[in-house]
Amino acid sequence: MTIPENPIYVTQPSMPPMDEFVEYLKQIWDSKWLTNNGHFHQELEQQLCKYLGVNHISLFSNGTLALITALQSLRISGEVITTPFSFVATTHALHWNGITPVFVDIDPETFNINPNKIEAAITPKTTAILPVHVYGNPCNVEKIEEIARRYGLKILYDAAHAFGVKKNSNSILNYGDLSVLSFHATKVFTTIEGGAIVSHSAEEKNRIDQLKNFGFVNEVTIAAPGINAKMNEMQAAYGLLELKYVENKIKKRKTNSVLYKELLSNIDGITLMDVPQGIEHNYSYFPIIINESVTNRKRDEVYDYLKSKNIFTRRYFYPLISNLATYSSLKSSEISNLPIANKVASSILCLPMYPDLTTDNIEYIAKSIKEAL
Ligand code: T4K
Repeated sequence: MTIPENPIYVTQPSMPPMDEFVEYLKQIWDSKWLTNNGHFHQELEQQLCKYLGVNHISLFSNGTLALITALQSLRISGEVITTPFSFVATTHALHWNGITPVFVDIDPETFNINPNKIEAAITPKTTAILPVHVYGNPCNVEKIEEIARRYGLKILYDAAHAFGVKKNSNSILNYGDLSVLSFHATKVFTTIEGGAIVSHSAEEKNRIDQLKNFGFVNEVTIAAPGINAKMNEMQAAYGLLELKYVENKIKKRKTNSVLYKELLSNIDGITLMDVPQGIEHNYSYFPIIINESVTNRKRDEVYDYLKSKNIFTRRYFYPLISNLATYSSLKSSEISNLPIANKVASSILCLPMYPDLTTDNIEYIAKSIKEAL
């Protein structure tokens, strides 16, 4: 197989028809309404509630600002228990709020925070738990809720990867006090840059909407020191267009995932992740674990080999957040506290996964992986 001319990235947005976006742009031009809770913004909030099966949603300019604002909205301070195995934005959001992250190790099967390790990390300063549904695989929400209730802690889910994911037909976004989504260009559903907070009451949504708009209640009343994290009309219009096609795109992702599984299962040295029972998945990522002791190949050797074949995988999530200079001096960052997370971070590889990936692409990637091993 010859090396493809164009790079195969870990992900690539599957663009909606341009003429349909131009139609929306014309409407924006005519209305002269560009941002601040405009028509498209309101429409997207309504349609997303319906599609996702949630009651309240507040749109944001990106997922990181949504996380920062969600922590403000829940009035969280002190220490927050979280996972080191995530994108840096999860912990950075705590840092930007002056909150100390307390890292807990991950489950070896799901790579999500291990609920059995949470209690031991609780101190009198703990106010909340910030778990992540990594790769869209739901956390053990029941166990986390039980612990939070017993200790009077809030739960904020980083659901950046979990757009459309359901557990027993119920949106995973309905668990916890708040859930945060990312609509970045690399995500299953995108508004180019964007994000959202899912809340459970009109009062909470109202507070979040004030906080993302400088804290304004009305022209003369500013309720809190808010921020500017509003989604603009172009982003919202793009989102409405995306929503028309997202179901079909998730189906294509599923087809790609099935083909990868066919081609890569039963290979010594590679472990694939299973979709847990009762889960409606979004197939946002296709992670594999390279078992160095079996293959005699380091994960980074495979990563480099694939790069030489014009295949750009990603080591989500390496380096581990707890090993970054900003956080490495924390007691909970000690490697002995996080053995599974450190192991997974050094052996994980996320393969290209997006709707427009072709059968040829996937066969080429699978063959190249076998060569690398
Ligand atoms: N929490 C979690 C758990 C998250 O994963 C994220 C974001 C957040 C919070 C924060 O949400 P946001 O504030 O981002 O809304 C990417 C994304 O930038 C980031 O949004 C995402 N997680 C993270 C997992 O992945 P990079 O550094 O890998 O992105 P980048 O630009 O290298 O893109 C990856 C590949 O995608 C490129 O090699 C090519 C392709 N690509 C990318 C873009 C931007 C395209 O084909 N077209 C594009 O427009 O972080």
